[in-house]
Amino acid sequence: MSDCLFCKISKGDIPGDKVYEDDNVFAFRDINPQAPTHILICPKKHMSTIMDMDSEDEPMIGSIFSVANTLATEMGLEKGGFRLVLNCGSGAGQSVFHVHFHLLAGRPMKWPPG
Ligand code: D5M
Repeated sequence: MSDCLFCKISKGDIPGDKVYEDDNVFAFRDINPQAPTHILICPKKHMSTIMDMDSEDEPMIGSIFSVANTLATEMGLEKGGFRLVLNCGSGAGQSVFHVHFHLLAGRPMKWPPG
């Protein structure tokens, strides 16, 4: 989508600190980190929220969990624990309307989230 911030990062039209990329998924460091490690993992396909998903997107969402596993392994996050969060809708705190998971690690996490 031409005016989507994360589509522009995906295509390299604006800078992003990418840590992973394949044909379907990309990941980059959050510009406003909420933990020592804060990475956004996104499908390349533009979807505003997971409510835009259909069954053909299921493998791609599975790939996002595999990427989270790969990054957590590479970055040594498993021992301290990490959180994978998706906000759906402004009421849940979503501010960028391109589906993305937050991978957060490196500090104690509280529950429930605020
Ligand atoms: O999360 C959207 C996240 O996107 C939020 O944590 C800030 C981050 N963000 C916004 N602009 C950028 C750029 N340009 N680079 C990296 N990260 C960015 P949400 O769940 O929608 O609130």
